[in-house]
Amino acid sequence: TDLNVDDMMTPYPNKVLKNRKKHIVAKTDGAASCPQIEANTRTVPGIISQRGCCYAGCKGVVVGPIKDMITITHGPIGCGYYSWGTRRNKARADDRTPPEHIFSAMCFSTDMQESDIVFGGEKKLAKMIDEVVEIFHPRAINICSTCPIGLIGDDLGAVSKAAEEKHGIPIIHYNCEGYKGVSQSAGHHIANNQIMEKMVGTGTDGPAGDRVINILGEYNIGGDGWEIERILEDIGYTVNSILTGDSAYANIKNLHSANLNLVQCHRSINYIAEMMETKYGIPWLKVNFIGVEATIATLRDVAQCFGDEDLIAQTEVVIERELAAITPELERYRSICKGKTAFTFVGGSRSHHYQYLLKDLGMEVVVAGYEFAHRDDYEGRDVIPTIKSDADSKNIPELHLEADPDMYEEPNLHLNMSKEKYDELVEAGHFATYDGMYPDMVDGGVMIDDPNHYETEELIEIFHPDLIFSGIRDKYISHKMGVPSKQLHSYDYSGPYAGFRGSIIFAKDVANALSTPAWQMITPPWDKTETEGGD
Ligand code: CFM
Ligand code: HCA
Repeated sequence: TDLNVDDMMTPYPNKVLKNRKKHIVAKTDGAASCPQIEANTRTVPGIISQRGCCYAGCKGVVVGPIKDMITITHGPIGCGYYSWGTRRNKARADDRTPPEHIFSAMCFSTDMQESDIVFGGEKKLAKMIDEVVEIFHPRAINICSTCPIGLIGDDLGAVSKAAEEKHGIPIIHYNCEGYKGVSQSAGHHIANNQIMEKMVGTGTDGPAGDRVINILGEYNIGGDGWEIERILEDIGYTVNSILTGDSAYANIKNLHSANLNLVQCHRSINYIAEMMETKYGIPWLKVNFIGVEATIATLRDVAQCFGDEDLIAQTEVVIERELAAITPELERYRSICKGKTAFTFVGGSRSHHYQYLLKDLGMEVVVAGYEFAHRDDYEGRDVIPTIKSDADSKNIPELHLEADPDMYEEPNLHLNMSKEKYDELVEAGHFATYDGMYPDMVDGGVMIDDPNHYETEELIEIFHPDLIFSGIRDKYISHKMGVPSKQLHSYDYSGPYAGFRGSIIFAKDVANALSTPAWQMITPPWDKTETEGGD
């Protein structure tokens, strides 16, 4: 299908048309280089975007899952309630974190009322910190700000500092007011900054060994992180911490004792990967554990980073064993899914990552949308130096870190590798690179930034996909049009979908969605006659 963007957008006023056209790129004739796309800029007011807020990105996504910290939402109860456990990042007690220190499934909020807004909420917050310390004895506390707190000007820094002195535990605050920045993405950055400044590097009891890795940007939705950890530990790696799925403050403070950082979700966590490279010299590698072929390629890449023959051999042993275990079942589902088309409409990285798993099933992604990604997630990291900052992006502080005089080590030394070998791998594009989604788009495929309700409907009418991967906000659009959907944020409470075992669960869920007879009983609008038409 060839997309004519102007035709699709005829109802828009000129100004909106001009704006929205810049957020859509169609890949035609297999063009190798990606045209510039506009991203990480303000949504047109009133357009029914699927985006969330800065608080959602900071609290809901990045810091909320840290299981042994109490995360207090300073604000009206709705903000805390909406971000309460709804993303089902799984967490469990372990050697370092006993059951009485698991707080991530609880919801803590100052429940600001009208009078608190008028007279200020600092006292209420200080009192709440006293209470949670007395009742729960957490190791550390996060305080996340919401819109009204920024507007009335409560000084979270002062309250945290005083409480830290009083209670003798770290109390970390995040000025992640919902309105700060244009989307969840601003909140990721704010969370990354504070984790880096206040947590990483403060621990002294990290794991020893020369195959220690962190998995950054993996939130353990549906247990994805556990499947990834299972495979990596089977090969012989020690997983220091996953950030932040099933993670603990007790581990995050030792994040610097790793030899290598793996970056799963580039959008939400690339800041920490970069800062750790600058401060400690720890190299990072972009990975993807979504998809069978992608997982295999990732495992081989990681083994290459250490360049150790035994590790490379053990990687192949594990790959062969895992493949043997899943292939027959995967083939069965593949025969149902083959040839079908899909949209991937998620917040950031997943719209790209899931294309690999769908390809394993013989499916094609014809339209891919990111709610809040940046140009580099579409076009690749090479464009980063050319991205112009604006008033919104300048509103988010950038940390300018330097090499730590005591803890910095050259990247090749972290990997026990000669400088020559390391440089060779860098030359081959191994470390600190990400090419974005564009190279993996099919010919004729469309990338869309910050898609809205109207455009989603139009794209469904034009492409008639067999399945839409979406979230709770946009899934009903497709249902009403007779197109099944699968939630890629929450996995509709299924999962894990990552790694080898996850691929089978995903394939089964997708095959089920595609073969449910209910969808054939709905007449989509494009098949209706004029008279039937109506709404
Ligand atoms: Fe990264 Fe995520 Fe995603 Fe994301 Fe999100 Fe999420 Fe997502 Mo929902 S961190 S960008 S801010 S992979 S919460 S676990 S599913 S939109 S595509
Ligand atoms: C968020 C969180 C979210 C929302 C999911 C959805 C998630 O953006 O605030 O829209 O279905 O994954 O829980 O992305």
